[in-house]
Amino acid sequence: MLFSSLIRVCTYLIGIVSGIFLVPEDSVPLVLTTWPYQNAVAAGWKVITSGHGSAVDAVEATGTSCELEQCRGTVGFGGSPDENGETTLDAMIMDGITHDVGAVGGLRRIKRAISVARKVLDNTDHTLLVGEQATAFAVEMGFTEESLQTNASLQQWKTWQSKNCQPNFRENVTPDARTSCGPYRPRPSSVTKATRSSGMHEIDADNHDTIGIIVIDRTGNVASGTSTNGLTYKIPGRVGDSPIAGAGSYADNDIGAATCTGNGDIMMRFLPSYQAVSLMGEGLSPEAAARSAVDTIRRKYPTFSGAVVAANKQGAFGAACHRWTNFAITAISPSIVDVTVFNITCSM
Ligand code: SD4
Repeated sequence: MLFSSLIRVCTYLIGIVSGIFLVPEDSVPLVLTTWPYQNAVAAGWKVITSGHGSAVDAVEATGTSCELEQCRGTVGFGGSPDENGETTLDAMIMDGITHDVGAVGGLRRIKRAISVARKVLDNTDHTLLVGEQATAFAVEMGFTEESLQTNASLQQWKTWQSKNCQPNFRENVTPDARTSCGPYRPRPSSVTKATRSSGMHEIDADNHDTIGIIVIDRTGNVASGTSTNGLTYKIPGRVGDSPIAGAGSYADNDIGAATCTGNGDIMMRFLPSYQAVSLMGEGLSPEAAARSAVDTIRRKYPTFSGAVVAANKQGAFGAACHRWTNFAITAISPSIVDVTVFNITCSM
């Protein structure tokens, strides 16, 4: 028993050094997330190993755990205030069996965004509900409406205001968004953008850490999901990549799943989760598929920051990231034994 565990640990070490996570045996079921979210992974694992839970159930439980823990202030209520000081939430779940997706974007005043996404999945024919009307739907489904602002997020927003609303996501406006708060109007002499400028907004430690989730359950079914409060100081109404199928995450029972974190305004233009799954379908390893999806974005936006995490249906997984010094993923499967955080070295 001890010996076989030792072999498994060694296999992992070899895998980590080479940048490829090899999981030769007992690699399903699997719970895998972006970032070091051990409690969330443990919550999902409990659901699939308790005997009753499906991959979709485990994705919801993993996301809910992070939402209620307010993982790093970037998931759930009380984080990433927008220009008006409000926290709004994006979340999705994708079922790899049916390709059905439930998602919410810019959800207001409801804490459990991924559970609302689950209701969109289970109780509607739609894929994505947004904003105030997503809130109305959630209330109809029995969720409690409450403010998502906390003393901490209020303070964070006030400090931002006192610094002339820096940084922000405005361009070509008057007054100059680099020195002033709004309200803004389009600059009269605005010219069509000739260059790609979005890479200027660094996604720093206060501004990232969306939970992206991949689960393979005991029967081999695959599901994926995300939950986030988006980018800090976003323009009200902004929806990121996280609730967009193929961008925030993607799951296909025949192949595997992928999920993303990073600058969603850029990443969603490339559907990196879909790309990674599609590349695994062509035979690439999860790590190579994730790397290729990241490189596709990097070629157009060399300064973007983000990561793609992928797992194939056998439970082998890997990740690739760009321009972060601290990216990590967290996983558990029978061969990993315990919830484990793996540090990933990013391209720069
Ligand atoms: C967004 N992709 O809303 C999210 C933020 C994130 O790591 O993942 N940051 O753009």
